[in-house]
Amino acid sequence: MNWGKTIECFVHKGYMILPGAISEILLDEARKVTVCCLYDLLKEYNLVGKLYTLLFSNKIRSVGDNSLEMFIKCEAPLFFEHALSLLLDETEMSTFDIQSKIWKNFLFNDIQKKFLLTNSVVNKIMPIIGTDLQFQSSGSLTISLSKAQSVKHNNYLFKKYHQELWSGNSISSLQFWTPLIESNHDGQLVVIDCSHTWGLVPNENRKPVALPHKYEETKLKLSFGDVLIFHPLLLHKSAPMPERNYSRLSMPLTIRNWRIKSQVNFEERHSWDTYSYSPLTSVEMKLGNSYLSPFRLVDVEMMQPDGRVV
Ligand SMILES: O=C(O)CCC(=O)C(=O)O
Ligand SMILES: [Fe+2]
Repeated sequence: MNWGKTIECFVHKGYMILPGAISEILLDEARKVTVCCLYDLLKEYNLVGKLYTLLFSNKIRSVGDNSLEMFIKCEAPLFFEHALSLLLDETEMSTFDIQSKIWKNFLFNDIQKKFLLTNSVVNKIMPIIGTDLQFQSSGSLTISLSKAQSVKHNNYLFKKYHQELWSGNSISSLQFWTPLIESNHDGQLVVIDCSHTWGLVPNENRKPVALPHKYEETKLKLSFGDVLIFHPLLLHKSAPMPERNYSRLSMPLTIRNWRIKSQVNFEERHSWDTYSYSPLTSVEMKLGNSYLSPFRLVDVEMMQPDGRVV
């Protein structure tokens, strides 16, 4: 079967990169939701004034300068770095709590769904796992802290080498990853090419204890809008943050086909949001129930040959 180069790469190396899959408009929307969410948090803790001073120290302040609009216009990585530092330094919030607020705002605005329903993502995912698709709605965004923040705070979402299978995902799931906010592409992910063919690598204390002597590491440098799709057995880790980088925000998503029941692992502990229906499921939805009575059809007598009810 000829799948094309991209999917061949997924089969061979365990991952594929979809260049420019996400539009600038959608990325901007995700960033705007992030800024609004952080602004609301800072407001709750009376920290907006301090943020203004950090961002615009040289500027004379006038009425209305603390408005959300002003912060939306800021450079996203700079805003993110200062907003994070204030929330981590001056409140009880952890990086996990902060991403959790942003993740929930993303769900409310359908950001995860919009990313997944982008044509170039759909076109590459569906040949691999089909069309009855869900993403794990109890997932999380990742924040990799800058050097300045990580000396002071727990860099909880910075991850050592792992396989998604250890997080409870089944072998038939797929992992999606894309950068949202970062100052450059140097602190993204490192993957081990072809490690998805090694099977389950033994772990202790949240890190692998038996890696082969020789393996090929690839340091990914995705541009904004590029998407990484990888196999749940691929070994990957957060790349160390270079000295000059600001903190990074990225969006990992776990995708599964809920019709594939053979390898559920711990997936049922999570919640899932359906974002695509196969043609077979679409017919089932018309029927509405497993007794196959035409429950949803208003009046079979009134049905036209093309299926419409008049
Ligand atoms: O963003 C990161 O640093 C880690 C992401 C990750 O482990 C994943 O997408 O599965
Ligand atoms: Fe991961």
